[in-house]
Amino acid sequence: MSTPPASATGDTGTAISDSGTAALSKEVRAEAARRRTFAVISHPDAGKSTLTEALALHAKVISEAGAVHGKAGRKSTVSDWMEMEKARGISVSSTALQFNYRSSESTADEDDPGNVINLVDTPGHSDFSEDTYRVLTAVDAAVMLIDAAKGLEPQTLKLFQVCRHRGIPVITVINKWDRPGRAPLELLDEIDERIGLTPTPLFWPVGIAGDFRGLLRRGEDGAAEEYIKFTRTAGGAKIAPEEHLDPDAALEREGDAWAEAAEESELLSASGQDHDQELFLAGQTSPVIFASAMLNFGVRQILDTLVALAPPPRARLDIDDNPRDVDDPFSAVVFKVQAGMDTAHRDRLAFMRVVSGVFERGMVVTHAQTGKPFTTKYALTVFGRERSTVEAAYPGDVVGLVNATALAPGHTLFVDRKVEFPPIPSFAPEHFAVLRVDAASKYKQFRKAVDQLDSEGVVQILRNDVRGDASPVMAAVGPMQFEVVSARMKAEYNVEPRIEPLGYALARRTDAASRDELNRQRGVEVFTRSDGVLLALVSDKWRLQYIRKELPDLTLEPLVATTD
Ligand SMILES: Nc1nc2c(ncn2[C@@H]2O[C@H](COP(=O)(O)OP(=O)(O)OP(=O)(O)O)[C@@H](O)[C@H]2O)c(=O)[nH]1
Ligand SMILES: [Mg+2]
Repeated sequence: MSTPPASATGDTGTAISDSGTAALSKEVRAEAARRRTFAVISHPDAGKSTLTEALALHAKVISEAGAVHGKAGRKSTVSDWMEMEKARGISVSSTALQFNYRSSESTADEDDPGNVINLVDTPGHSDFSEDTYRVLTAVDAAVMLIDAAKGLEPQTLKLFQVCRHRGIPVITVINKWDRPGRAPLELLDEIDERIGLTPTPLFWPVGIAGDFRGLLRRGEDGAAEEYIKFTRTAGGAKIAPEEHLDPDAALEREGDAWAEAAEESELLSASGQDHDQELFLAGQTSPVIFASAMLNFGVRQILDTLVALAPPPRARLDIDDNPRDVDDPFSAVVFKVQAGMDTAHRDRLAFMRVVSGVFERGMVVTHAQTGKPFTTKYALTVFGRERSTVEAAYPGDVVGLVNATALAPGHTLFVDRKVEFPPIPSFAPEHFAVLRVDAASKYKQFRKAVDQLDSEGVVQILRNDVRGDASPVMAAVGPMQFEVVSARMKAEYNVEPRIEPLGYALARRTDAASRDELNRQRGVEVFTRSDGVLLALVSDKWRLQYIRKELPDLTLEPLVATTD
Protein backbone atom coordinates (compact mmCIF):
# COMPACT_ATOMS: atom_id res chain seq x y z
CA MET A 1 0.00 0.00 0.00
CA SER A 2 1.29 3.45 -0.82
CA THR A 3 2.06 5.78 2.06
CA PRO A 4 1.15 9.45 1.93
CA PRO A 5 3.99 11.77 0.99
CA ALA A 6 5.27 13.82 3.92
CA SER A 7 4.65 17.03 2.03
CA ALA A 8 0.97 16.25 1.48
CA THR A 9 -0.06 15.38 4.99
CA GLY A 10 -0.10 18.87 6.50
CA ASP A 11 -3.31 20.73 7.24
CA THR A 12 -4.97 21.63 4.01
CA GLY A 13 -5.63 25.07 5.44
CA THR A 14 -1.97 26.05 5.82
CA ALA A 15 -0.15 27.59 2.90
CA ILE A 16 2.46 25.31 1.41
CA SER A 17 5.74 26.98 0.57
CA ASP A 18 6.98 27.10 -3.00
CA SER A 19 9.60 24.46 -2.33
CA GLY A 20 6.92 22.36 -0.68
CA THR A 21 4.73 22.69 -3.76
CA ALA A 22 7.62 21.72 -6.00
CA ALA A 23 8.39 18.70 -3.84
CA LEU A 24 4.73 17.66 -3.87
CA SER A 25 4.55 18.05 -7.60
CA LYS A 26 7.66 15.90 -8.02
CA GLU A 27 6.21 13.28 -5.72
CA VAL A 28 2.92 13.16 -7.61
CA ARG A 29 4.68 12.90 -10.95
CA ALA A 30 6.83 10.04 -9.71
CA GLU A 31 3.84 8.21 -8.26
CA ALA A 32 1.84 8.72 -11.46
CA ALA A 33 4.74 7.49 -13.57
CA ARG A 34 4.81 4.12 -11.84
CA ARG A 35 1.11 3.51 -12.22
CA ARG A 36 -0.59 1.55 -14.98
CA THR A 37 -4.35 1.74 -15.22
CA PHE A 38 -6.01 -0.46 -17.77
CA ALA A 39 -9.13 -2.44 -18.63
CA VAL A 40 -9.29 -6.04 -19.78
CA ILE A 41 -11.82 -6.21 -22.60
CA SER A 42 -13.09 -8.73 -25.15
CA HIS A 43 -16.00 -10.63 -26.62
CA PRO A 44 -17.68 -12.87 -24.00
CA ASP A 45 -15.72 -15.88 -22.81
CA ALA A 46 -12.32 -15.02 -24.28
CA GLY A 47 -10.84 -15.36 -20.79
CA LYS A 48 -10.79 -11.86 -19.25
CA SER A 49 -11.62 -12.93 -15.71
CA THR A 50 -9.25 -15.88 -15.95
CA LEU A 51 -6.48 -13.57 -17.13
CA THR A 52 -7.29 -11.01 -14.43
CA GLU A 53 -6.79 -13.71 -11.87
CA ALA A 54 -3.61 -14.95 -13.53
CA LEU A 55 -2.19 -11.41 -13.46
CA ALA A 56 -2.98 -11.17 -9.73
CA LEU A 57 -1.32 -14.53 -9.22
CA HIS A 58 1.85 -13.30 -10.94
CA ALA A 59 1.89 -10.17 -8.81
CA LYS A 60 1.70 -12.56 -5.85
CA VAL A 61 -1.46 -11.06 -4.40
CA ILE A 62 -3.26 -14.37 -4.56
CA SER A 63 -1.49 -17.66 -4.12
CA GLU A 64 -3.57 -19.96 -6.24
CA ALA A 65 -5.86 -19.62 -9.25
CA GLY A 66 -8.94 -21.76 -9.73
CA ALA A 67 -9.83 -24.95 -7.91
CA VAL A 68 -12.85 -27.19 -8.05
CA HIS A 69 -16.26 -25.76 -8.87
CA GLY A 70 -17.87 -23.75 -11.58
CA LYS A 71 -17.46 -23.41 -15.28
CA ALA A 72 -15.03 -25.87 -16.87
CA GLY A 73 -14.10 -27.23 -13.49
CA ARG A 74 -12.67 -24.00 -12.15
CA LYS A 75 -13.78 -22.07 -9.15
CA SER A 76 -15.14 -18.61 -9.87
CA THR A 77 -12.46 -15.99 -10.31
CA VAL A 78 -11.67 -13.18 -7.85
CA SER A 79 -13.32 -10.66 -10.10
CA ASP A 80 -16.57 -12.61 -10.56
CA TRP A 81 -18.07 -12.34 -7.10
CA MET A 82 -21.80 -11.82 -7.63
CA GLU A 83 -24.01 -14.88 -7.17
CA MET A 84 -25.25 -14.61 -10.71
CA GLU A 85 -21.69 -14.47 -12.03
CA LYS A 86 -20.63 -17.51 -10.05
CA ALA A 87 -23.69 -19.49 -11.08
CA ARG A 88 -23.35 -18.79 -14.77
CA GLY A 89 -19.63 -18.31 -15.12
CA ILE A 90 -20.04 -14.97 -16.85
CA SER A 91 -19.18 -11.48 -15.71
CA VAL A 92 -22.17 -9.16 -15.45
CA SER A 93 -20.36 -6.22 -13.93
CA SER A 94 -16.91 -4.67 -14.10
CA THR A 95 -14.58 -5.21 -11.16
CA ALA A 96 -11.52 -3.26 -10.09
CA LEU A 97 -8.36 -4.70 -8.58
CA GLN A 98 -5.31 -2.85 -7.37
CA PHE A 99 -1.95 -4.42 -6.64
CA ASN A 100 1.76 -3.76 -6.57
CA TYR A 101 3.98 -5.45 -9.08
CA ARG A 102 7.73 -5.63 -9.42
CA SER A 103 8.67 -6.51 -12.96
CA SER A 104 11.76 -8.55 -13.66
CA GLU A 105 13.57 -5.28 -14.35
CA SER A 106 12.59 -3.55 -11.12
CA THR A 107 13.45 -6.53 -8.90
CA ALA A 108 17.11 -6.05 -9.84
CA ASP A 109 17.17 -2.63 -8.16
CA GLU A 110 16.30 -2.58 -4.47
CA ASP A 111 15.41 1.13 -4.46
CA ASP A 112 12.89 0.68 -7.25
CA PRO A 113 9.46 0.52 -5.60
CA GLY A 114 8.02 -1.30 -8.62
CA ASN A 115 4.65 -0.49 -10.15
CA VAL A 116 1.10 -0.01 -8.97
CA ILE A 117 -1.36 -1.78 -11.23
CA ASN A 118 -4.99 -0.68 -11.40
CA LEU A 119 -6.86 -3.24 -13.43
CA VAL A 120 -10.55 -3.34 -14.31
CA ASP A 121 -12.03 -6.63 -15.50
CA THR A 122 -15.05 -5.89 -17.69
CA PRO A 123 -18.07 -7.99 -18.70
CA GLY A 124 -17.94 -9.18 -22.31
CA HIS A 125 -21.66 -9.60 -22.99
CA SER A 126 -23.03 -6.81 -25.16
CA ASP A 127 -25.99 -6.35 -22.80
CA PHE A 128 -23.49 -4.92 -20.31
CA SER A 129 -21.53 -2.87 -22.80
CA GLU A 130 -22.51 0.40 -21.15
CA ASP A 131 -20.60 -0.66 -18.03
CA THR A 132 -17.58 -1.58 -20.16
CA TYR A 133 -17.82 1.73 -21.96
CA ARG A 134 -17.80 3.67 -18.70
CA VAL A 135 -14.68 1.81 -17.62
CA LEU A 136 -13.00 2.75 -20.89
CA THR A 137 -13.49 6.42 -20.04
CA ALA A 138 -11.41 5.91 -16.89
CA VAL A 139 -8.36 3.92 -18.03
CA ASP A 140 -5.14 4.71 -19.90
CA ALA A 141 -4.84 1.48 -21.88
CA ALA A 142 -6.71 -1.70 -22.71
CA VAL A 143 -5.73 -5.33 -22.92
CA MET A 144 -7.86 -6.90 -25.63
CA LEU A 145 -8.25 -10.66 -25.57
CA ILE A 146 -8.85 -12.71 -28.68
CA ASP A 147 -9.79 -16.38 -28.51
CA ALA A 148 -7.24 -18.28 -30.63
CA ALA A 149 -9.92 -20.52 -32.09
CA LYS A 150 -12.47 -17.81 -32.80
CA GLY A 151 -10.45 -14.81 -33.93
CA LEU A 152 -12.29 -11.50 -34.15
CA GLU A 153 -15.87 -11.61 -32.89
CA PRO A 154 -18.59 -8.94 -33.11
CA GLN A 155 -17.96 -7.47 -29.68
CA THR A 156 -14.19 -7.40 -30.32
CA LEU A 157 -14.76 -5.18 -33.32
CA LYS A 158 -17.02 -2.81 -31.41
CA LEU A 159 -14.58 -2.51 -28.52
CA PHE A 160 -11.66 -1.81 -30.83
CA GLN A 161 -13.72 1.02 -32.30
CA VAL A 162 -14.46 2.46 -28.87
CA CYS A 163 -10.76 2.34 -28.00
CA ARG A 164 -9.85 4.06 -31.22
CA HIS A 165 -12.51 6.70 -30.71
CA ARG A 166 -11.21 7.43 -27.21
CA GLY A 167 -7.54 7.21 -28.20
CA ILE A 168 -6.82 4.30 -25.87
CA PRO A 169 -3.77 2.25 -26.84
CA VAL A 170 -4.51 -1.47 -27.06
CA ILE A 171 -2.30 -4.43 -26.20
CA THR A 172 -3.62 -7.57 -27.90
CA VAL A 173 -3.49 -10.97 -26.23
CA ILE A 174 -4.24 -14.05 -28.31
CA ASN A 175 -5.52 -16.31 -25.55
CA LYS A 176 -6.27 -20.03 -25.17
CA TRP A 177 -3.22 -21.02 -27.21
CA ASP A 178 -3.26 -24.28 -25.25
CA ARG A 179 -6.29 -25.32 -27.27
CA PRO A 180 -6.57 -26.11 -30.99
CA GLY A 181 -7.06 -22.88 -32.87
CA ARG A 182 -6.12 -20.95 -35.96
CA ALA A 183 -2.74 -20.24 -37.53
CA PRO A 184 -1.04 -17.28 -35.85
CA LEU A 185 -0.29 -15.34 -39.04
CA GLU A 186 -3.88 -15.75 -40.15
CA LEU A 187 -5.13 -14.28 -36.86
CA LEU A 188 -2.88 -11.26 -37.31
CA ASP A 189 -4.03 -10.74 -40.89
CA GLU A 190 -7.57 -10.65 -39.66
CA ILE A 191 -6.77 -7.89 -37.15
CA ASP A 192 -4.98 -5.91 -39.82
CA GLU A 193 -7.70 -6.25 -42.43
CA ARG A 194 -10.81 -5.91 -40.34
CA ILE A 195 -9.71 -3.28 -37.85
CA GLY A 196 -6.98 -1.50 -39.72
CA LEU A 197 -4.69 -1.80 -36.72
CA THR A 198 -1.22 -3.17 -37.41
CA PRO A 199 -0.44 -6.03 -35.02
CA THR A 200 3.19 -6.01 -33.88
CA PRO A 201 3.96 -9.21 -31.94
CA LEU A 202 6.43 -9.02 -29.09
CA PHE A 203 6.22 -12.71 -28.23
CA TRP A 204 5.53 -15.34 -30.86
CA PRO A 205 4.22 -18.83 -30.04
CA VAL A 206 6.43 -21.87 -30.32
CA GLY A 207 4.16 -24.78 -31.19
CA ILE A 208 0.80 -24.54 -32.94
CA ALA A 209 -2.42 -23.74 -31.07
CA GLY A 210 -3.10 -26.80 -28.94
CA ASP A 211 0.62 -27.58 -28.61
CA PHE A 212 1.80 -24.51 -26.72
CA ARG A 213 5.42 -25.01 -25.72
CA GLY A 214 6.61 -21.51 -25.09
CA LEU A 215 7.28 -18.07 -26.51
CA LEU A 216 9.89 -16.64 -28.81
CA ARG A 217 10.86 -13.15 -27.70
CA ARG A 218 11.29 -11.00 -30.78
CA GLY A 219 14.10 -8.49 -31.00
CA GLU A 220 13.83 -5.14 -32.73
CA ASP A 221 14.44 -6.52 -36.20
CA GLY A 222 12.31 -9.60 -35.67
CA ALA A 223 15.28 -11.82 -34.86
CA ALA A 224 14.64 -14.35 -32.12
CA GLU A 225 16.20 -13.09 -28.89
CA GLU A 226 15.37 -15.95 -26.63
CA TYR A 227 13.06 -18.83 -26.04
CA ILE A 228 10.89 -18.91 -22.93
CA LYS A 229 9.79 -22.45 -22.30
CA PHE A 230 6.90 -22.96 -19.89
CA THR A 231 6.07 -25.97 -17.78
CA ARG A 232 2.47 -26.78 -16.91
CA THR A 233 1.43 -26.87 -13.29
CA ALA A 234 -1.45 -28.96 -11.97
CA GLY A 235 -4.71 -27.40 -13.20
CA GLY A 236 -2.83 -24.19 -14.02
CA ALA A 237 -3.25 -23.11 -10.41
CA LYS A 238 0.31 -21.87 -9.92
CA ILE A 239 2.73 -19.72 -11.85
CA ALA A 240 4.16 -21.81 -14.70
CA PRO A 241 7.93 -22.24 -14.28
CA GLU A 242 9.97 -20.65 -17.07
CA GLU A 243 13.18 -21.76 -18.65
CA HIS A 244 15.10 -19.24 -20.78
CA LEU A 245 17.12 -20.61 -23.69
CA ASP A 246 19.17 -18.94 -26.40
CA PRO A 247 18.12 -19.54 -30.04
CA ASP A 248 20.60 -22.35 -30.64
CA ALA A 249 19.55 -24.25 -27.56
CA ALA A 250 15.91 -23.60 -28.51
CA LEU A 251 16.42 -25.14 -31.95
CA GLU A 252 18.04 -28.15 -30.38
CA ARG A 253 15.22 -28.55 -27.89
CA GLU A 254 12.18 -27.88 -30.09
CA GLY A 255 13.44 -28.59 -33.60
CA ASP A 256 10.90 -27.68 -36.30
CA ALA A 257 8.51 -25.92 -33.93
CA TRP A 258 11.25 -23.42 -33.09
CA ALA A 259 12.51 -23.12 -36.69
CA GLU A 260 9.00 -22.32 -37.85
CA ALA A 261 8.43 -19.72 -35.14
CA ALA A 262 11.77 -18.05 -35.96
CA GLU A 263 10.93 -17.95 -39.64
CA GLU A 264 7.49 -16.50 -39.05
CA SER A 265 8.97 -13.86 -36.80
CA GLU A 266 11.27 -12.75 -39.60
CA LEU A 267 8.38 -12.71 -42.04
CA LEU A 268 6.59 -10.29 -39.73
CA SER A 269 9.54 -7.92 -39.82
CA ALA A 270 9.62 -8.08 -43.57
CA SER A 271 6.07 -6.76 -43.59
CA GLY A 272 6.91 -4.04 -41.06
CA GLN A 273 5.18 -5.63 -38.10
CA ASP A 274 7.67 -4.61 -35.44
CA HIS A 275 6.82 -2.64 -32.34
CA ASP A 276 7.01 1.15 -32.57
CA GLN A 277 6.17 2.96 -29.33
CA GLU A 278 4.93 6.12 -31.00
CA LEU A 279 2.60 4.31 -33.38
CA PHE A 280 1.33 2.20 -30.50
CA LEU A 281 0.50 5.25 -28.40
CA ALA A 282 -1.14 6.85 -31.43
CA GLY A 283 -3.44 3.83 -31.72
CA GLN A 284 -2.10 2.69 -35.08
CA THR A 285 -0.35 -0.47 -33.98
CA SER A 286 -0.97 -3.00 -31.23
CA PRO A 287 1.69 -5.12 -29.52
CA VAL A 288 0.65 -8.78 -29.53
CA ILE A 289 1.36 -11.53 -27.02
CA PHE A 290 0.24 -15.14 -27.30
CA ALA A 291 -0.86 -16.67 -24.04
CA SER A 292 -2.85 -19.18 -22.10
CA ALA A 293 -4.49 -17.44 -19.16
CA MET A 294 -5.58 -20.81 -17.85
CA LEU A 295 -2.12 -22.39 -17.85
CA ASN A 296 -0.40 -19.13 -16.88
CA PHE A 297 1.70 -19.17 -20.03
CA GLY A 298 2.69 -15.70 -21.21
CA VAL A 299 1.03 -13.96 -18.27
CA ARG A 300 4.22 -12.53 -16.79
CA GLN A 301 5.08 -11.27 -20.27
CA ILE A 302 1.74 -9.45 -20.41
CA LEU A 303 2.42 -7.73 -17.08
CA ASP A 304 5.97 -6.80 -18.04
CA THR A 305 4.73 -5.42 -21.36
CA LEU A 306 2.15 -3.29 -19.58
CA VAL A 307 4.79 -1.89 -17.30
CA ALA A 308 7.25 -1.27 -20.11
CA LEU A 309 4.94 0.06 -22.81
CA ALA A 310 1.49 1.09 -21.56
CA PRO A 311 1.25 4.84 -20.92
CA PRO A 312 1.22 6.10 -17.33
CA PRO A 313 -1.55 8.55 -16.30
CA ARG A 314 -1.45 11.77 -18.27
CA ALA A 315 -3.22 15.13 -18.30
CA ARG A 316 -6.97 14.91 -18.98
CA LEU A 317 -9.00 17.47 -20.91
CA ASP A 318 -11.92 19.12 -19.15
CA ILE A 319 -15.23 20.17 -20.75
CA ASP A 320 -13.56 23.28 -22.16
CA ASP A 321 -10.66 21.25 -23.54
CA ASN A 322 -8.22 22.60 -20.96
CA PRO A 323 -5.79 20.01 -19.62
CA ARG A 324 -5.74 19.04 -15.94
CA ASP A 325 -2.15 17.92 -15.40
CA VAL A 326 -1.30 15.02 -13.13
CA ASP A 327 0.41 17.35 -10.65
CA ASP A 328 -2.45 19.87 -10.57
CA PRO A 329 -4.63 19.92 -7.43
CA PHE A 330 -6.66 16.79 -6.78
CA SER A 331 -9.39 15.84 -9.25
CA ALA A 332 -11.12 12.58 -10.14
CA VAL A 333 -13.85 11.13 -12.34
CA VAL A 334 -16.53 8.75 -11.11
CA PHE A 335 -17.02 5.92 -13.60
CA LYS A 336 -19.03 3.36 -11.71
CA VAL A 337 -21.43 3.06 -8.80
CA GLN A 338 -22.13 -0.29 -7.21
CA ALA A 339 -24.03 -1.43 -4.16
CA GLY A 340 -24.54 -4.81 -2.60
CA MET A 341 -20.87 -5.76 -2.71
CA ASP A 342 -20.92 -6.40 0.97
CA THR A 343 -24.14 -8.12 2.00
CA ALA A 344 -23.38 -7.48 5.66
CA HIS A 345 -23.32 -3.73 5.19
CA ARG A 346 -25.27 -3.11 2.02
CA ASP A 347 -23.33 0.02 1.30
CA ARG A 348 -22.94 1.80 -1.95
CA LEU A 349 -19.55 2.44 -3.50
CA ALA A 350 -18.77 5.13 -6.03
CA PHE A 351 -15.60 4.28 -7.92
CA MET A 352 -13.46 7.21 -8.91
CA ARG A 353 -10.30 7.30 -10.94
CA VAL A 354 -7.86 9.90 -9.68
CA VAL A 355 -6.92 12.27 -12.50
CA SER A 356 -4.62 14.74 -10.75
CA GLY A 357 -2.98 15.47 -7.45
CA VAL A 358 -2.96 13.49 -4.24
CA PHE A 359 -6.10 12.09 -2.73
CA GLU A 360 -6.04 11.77 1.04
CA ARG A 361 -8.74 10.06 2.99
CA GLY A 362 -10.81 12.56 4.94
CA MET A 363 -10.17 15.31 2.44
CA VAL A 364 -13.08 17.64 1.71
CA VAL A 365 -13.59 17.74 -2.04
CA THR A 366 -16.12 19.56 -4.21
CA HIS A 367 -18.66 17.69 -6.28
CA ALA A 368 -18.55 19.59 -9.57
CA GLN A 369 -22.13 18.76 -10.62
CA THR A 370 -23.73 20.27 -7.50
CA GLY A 371 -20.95 22.54 -6.26
CA LYS A 372 -21.40 20.94 -2.85
CA PRO A 373 -18.58 19.91 -0.51
CA PHE A 374 -18.12 16.25 0.10
CA THR A 375 -16.15 14.57 2.89
CA THR A 376 -14.25 11.46 1.91
CA LYS A 377 -14.10 9.79 5.26
CA TYR A 378 -14.61 6.27 4.00
CA ALA A 379 -12.34 5.59 1.08
CA LEU A 380 -11.35 2.12 0.00
CA THR A 381 -9.05 0.38 -2.33
CA VAL A 382 -10.68 -2.71 -3.77
CA PHE A 383 -9.61 -6.10 -4.86
CA GLY A 384 -12.64 -7.71 -6.41
CA ARG A 385 -14.98 -8.01 -3.49
CA GLU A 386 -12.35 -7.39 -0.85
CA ARG A 387 -11.53 -3.91 0.27
CA SER A 388 -9.19 -2.08 2.57
CA THR A 389 -9.05 1.50 3.74
CA VAL A 390 -6.93 3.73 1.55
CA GLU A 391 -5.04 6.63 3.10
CA ALA A 392 -3.63 8.19 -0.05
CA ALA A 393 -4.05 7.75 -3.76
CA TYR A 394 -2.39 9.19 -6.85
CA PRO A 395 -3.28 9.74 -10.50
CA GLY A 396 -4.35 6.47 -12.08
CA ASP A 397 -5.62 4.94 -8.86
CA VAL A 398 -9.15 3.64 -8.54
CA VAL A 399 -10.71 4.43 -5.17
CA GLY A 400 -14.12 3.42 -3.85
CA LEU A 401 -16.01 6.07 -1.85
CA VAL A 402 -18.54 4.64 0.57
CA ASN A 403 -22.14 5.86 0.62
CA ALA A 404 -21.43 8.80 -1.64
CA THR A 405 -25.07 8.96 -2.64
CA ALA A 406 -24.87 12.11 -4.74
CA LEU A 407 -22.25 10.66 -7.06
CA ALA A 408 -23.14 9.10 -10.40
CA PRO A 409 -21.04 7.84 -13.32
CA GLY A 410 -19.47 10.74 -15.19
CA HIS A 411 -19.30 13.10 -12.21
CA THR A 412 -16.20 15.08 -11.26
CA LEU A 413 -14.63 15.71 -7.85
CA PHE A 414 -11.93 18.28 -7.23
CA VAL A 415 -10.16 20.53 -4.75
CA ASP A 416 -8.86 24.08 -5.27
CA ARG A 417 -9.04 25.04 -8.91
CA LYS A 418 -12.45 24.04 -10.30
CA VAL A 419 -12.61 21.47 -13.02
CA GLU A 420 -15.35 19.48 -14.70
CA PHE A 421 -14.62 16.59 -17.02
CA PRO A 422 -16.88 15.71 -19.97
CA PRO A 423 -19.91 13.59 -18.97
CA ILE A 424 -20.13 9.96 -20.04
CA PRO A 425 -22.76 9.65 -22.77
CA SER A 426 -25.45 7.09 -22.00
CA PHE A 427 -26.43 4.43 -24.50
CA ALA A 428 -29.75 4.34 -26.28
CA PRO A 429 -31.90 1.69 -24.61
CA GLU A 430 -33.64 -0.80 -26.88
CA HIS A 431 -35.42 -3.03 -24.37
CA PHE A 432 -38.20 -1.97 -22.06
CA ALA A 433 -40.11 -3.73 -19.30
CA VAL A 434 -42.49 -2.91 -16.48
CA LEU A 435 -41.24 -3.67 -13.00
CA ARG A 436 -43.63 -4.36 -10.12
CA VAL A 437 -44.00 -6.24 -6.90
CA ASP A 438 -47.12 -8.17 -5.95
CA ALA A 439 -46.83 -8.20 -2.17
CA ALA A 440 -47.91 -4.81 -0.84
CA SER A 441 -45.87 -5.44 2.30
CA LYS A 442 -42.70 -5.37 0.20
CA TYR A 443 -43.44 -2.09 -1.47
CA LYS A 444 -41.11 0.01 0.64
CA GLN A 445 -38.18 -2.29 -0.02
CA PHE A 446 -39.12 -2.36 -3.67
CA ARG A 447 -38.93 1.44 -3.90
CA LYS A 448 -35.54 1.44 -2.25
CA ALA A 449 -34.22 -1.23 -4.60
CA VAL A 450 -35.51 0.63 -7.66
CA ASP A 451 -33.82 3.85 -6.58
CA GLN A 452 -30.57 2.07 -5.86
CA LEU A 453 -30.36 0.14 -9.14
CA ASP A 454 -31.34 3.29 -11.01
CA SER A 455 -28.59 5.35 -9.42
CA GLU A 456 -26.03 2.70 -10.29
CA GLY A 457 -27.20 2.74 -13.88
CA VAL A 458 -27.91 -1.02 -13.87
CA VAL A 459 -30.97 -0.01 -15.90
CA GLN A 460 -32.56 3.37 -16.55
CA ILE A 461 -35.81 3.95 -14.67
CA LEU A 462 -38.65 5.74 -16.46
CA ARG A 463 -41.88 7.00 -14.96
CA ASN A 464 -45.05 8.76 -16.03
CA ASP A 465 -48.25 9.85 -14.30
CA VAL A 466 -50.44 7.27 -15.99
CA ARG A 467 -48.46 4.28 -14.78
CA GLY A 468 -47.64 5.75 -11.40
CA ASP A 469 -44.77 5.01 -9.08
CA ALA A 470 -45.71 1.44 -8.24
CA SER A 471 -44.84 0.10 -11.67
CA PRO A 472 -41.94 2.01 -13.17
CA VAL A 473 -40.53 1.08 -16.55
CA MET A 474 -36.99 -0.18 -16.96
CA ALA A 475 -35.00 0.69 -20.05
CA ALA A 476 -31.92 -1.32 -20.99
CA VAL A 477 -29.38 -1.85 -23.73
CA GLY A 478 -29.82 -5.62 -23.41
CA PRO A 479 -32.41 -7.88 -21.73
CA MET A 480 -29.86 -9.53 -19.45
CA GLN A 481 -29.79 -6.29 -17.48
CA PHE A 482 -33.36 -7.12 -16.39
CA GLU A 483 -32.15 -10.44 -15.03
CA VAL A 484 -29.52 -8.62 -13.00
CA VAL A 485 -32.24 -6.37 -11.56
CA SER A 486 -34.33 -9.38 -10.63
CA ALA A 487 -31.39 -11.30 -9.12
CA ARG A 488 -30.17 -8.33 -7.12
CA MET A 489 -33.63 -7.41 -5.84
CA LYS A 490 -33.98 -10.93 -4.48
CA ALA A 491 -30.49 -11.18 -3.06
CA GLU A 492 -30.13 -7.69 -1.61
CA TYR A 493 -33.71 -6.61 -0.83
CA ASN A 494 -35.57 -9.88 -0.47
CA VAL A 495 -38.10 -8.68 -3.02
CA GLU A 496 -39.43 -10.93 -5.77
CA PRO A 497 -40.21 -8.53 -8.62
CA ARG A 498 -42.43 -9.20 -11.61
CA ILE A 499 -40.99 -8.12 -14.95
CA GLU A 500 -43.25 -7.72 -17.97
CA PRO A 501 -41.75 -6.83 -21.33
CA LEU A 502 -43.20 -3.77 -23.02
CA GLY A 503 -43.79 -3.55 -26.74
CA TYR A 504 -41.49 -0.64 -27.48
CA ALA A 505 -38.25 -0.88 -29.39
CA LEU A 506 -36.92 2.67 -29.61
CA ALA A 507 -36.35 5.65 -27.35
CA ARG A 508 -36.09 9.23 -28.51
CA ARG A 509 -35.43 12.37 -26.52
CA THR A 510 -38.36 14.76 -26.55
CA ASP A 511 -39.59 17.86 -24.68
CA ALA A 512 -42.58 19.11 -22.69
CA ALA A 513 -44.04 20.93 -25.71
CA SER A 514 -44.26 17.69 -27.70
CA ARG A 515 -45.42 15.45 -24.87
CA ASP A 516 -49.20 15.61 -25.15
CA GLU A 517 -49.30 15.26 -28.91
CA LEU A 518 -46.93 12.28 -28.75
CA ASN A 519 -48.99 10.59 -26.05
CA ARG A 520 -52.02 10.80 -28.37
CA GLN A 521 -50.19 8.75 -31.03
CA ARG A 522 -50.65 5.02 -31.26
CA GLY A 523 -47.54 3.03 -30.24
CA VAL A 524 -45.97 5.96 -28.38
CA GLU A 525 -45.64 6.76 -24.69
CA VAL A 526 -43.69 9.57 -23.04
CA PHE A 527 -41.75 9.07 -19.81
CA THR A 528 -39.51 11.07 -17.52
CA ARG A 529 -36.12 9.53 -16.82
CA SER A 530 -34.71 10.03 -13.34
CA ASP A 531 -32.27 12.67 -14.61
CA GLY A 532 -35.26 14.69 -15.81
CA VAL A 533 -34.88 13.92 -19.50
CA LEU A 534 -38.16 13.25 -21.33
CA LEU A 535 -38.09 10.08 -23.41
CA ALA A 536 -40.65 8.99 -25.98
CA LEU A 537 -40.79 5.22 -26.37
CA VAL A 538 -41.92 4.13 -29.82
CA SER A 539 -43.11 0.68 -30.89
CA ASP A 540 -40.99 0.40 -34.03
CA LYS A 541 -39.10 2.42 -36.59
CA TRP A 542 -41.98 2.55 -39.07
CA ARG A 543 -44.19 4.18 -36.50
CA LEU A 544 -41.40 6.64 -35.80
CA GLN A 545 -40.99 7.46 -39.49
CA TYR A 546 -44.71 7.97 -39.84
CA ILE A 547 -44.90 10.40 -36.91
CA ARG A 548 -41.88 12.28 -38.17
CA LYS A 549 -43.55 12.73 -41.51
CA GLU A 550 -47.02 13.62 -40.23
CA LEU A 551 -45.93 15.78 -37.31
CA PRO A 552 -42.55 17.21 -38.27
CA ASP A 553 -42.61 19.85 -35.52
CA LEU A 554 -42.45 17.38 -32.66
CA THR A 555 -39.10 16.90 -30.96
CA LEU A 556 -37.75 13.37 -31.43
CA GLU A 557 -33.98 13.32 -31.17
CA PRO A 558 -31.86 10.19 -31.29
CA LEU A 559 -29.89 9.39 -28.13
CA VAL A 560 -26.18 8.93 -28.54
CA ALA A 561 -25.33 5.28 -29.03
CA THR A 562 -21.62 5.41 -28.65
CA THR A 563 -20.45 1.96 -29.66
CA ASP A 564 -21.68 2.34 -33.22
N1 LIG B 1 -8.28 -23.74 -22.53
C1 LIG B 1 -8.35 -22.52 -22.03
N2 LIG B 1 -9.48 -22.08 -21.46
C2 LIG B 1 -9.51 -20.83 -20.98
C3 LIG B 1 -8.39 -19.96 -21.03
N3 LIG B 1 -8.73 -18.78 -20.47
C4 LIG B 1 -10.01 -18.91 -20.08
N4 LIG B 1 -10.47 -20.14 -20.36
C5 LIG B 1 -11.82 -20.67 -20.10
O1 LIG B 1 -12.76 -19.94 -20.86
C6 LIG B 1 -13.97 -19.76 -20.13
C7 LIG B 1 -14.31 -18.29 -19.99
O2 LIG B 1 -13.37 -17.67 -19.17
P1 LIG B 1 -13.65 -16.31 -18.41
O3 LIG B 1 -12.35 -15.87 -17.86
O4 LIG B 1 -14.82 -16.42 -17.52
O5 LIG B 1 -14.04 -15.40 -19.66
P2 LIG B 1 -14.49 -13.88 -19.65
O6 LIG B 1 -13.87 -13.27 -20.85
O7 LIG B 1 -14.17 -13.24 -18.34
O8 LIG B 1 -16.06 -14.02 -19.85
P3 LIG B 1 -17.18 -12.85 -19.63
O9 LIG B 1 -16.70 -11.98 -18.52
O10 LIG B 1 -18.44 -13.54 -19.30
O11 LIG B 1 -17.24 -12.12 -20.92
C8 LIG B 1 -13.74 -20.44 -18.78
O12 LIG B 1 -14.26 -21.75 -18.86
C9 LIG B 1 -12.24 -20.49 -18.66
O13 LIG B 1 -11.79 -21.54 -17.85
C10 LIG B 1 -7.19 -20.46 -21.63
O14 LIG B 1 -6.17 -19.79 -21.73
N5 LIG B 1 -7.24 -21.73 -22.11
MG1 LIG C 1 -15.38 -12.29 -17.04
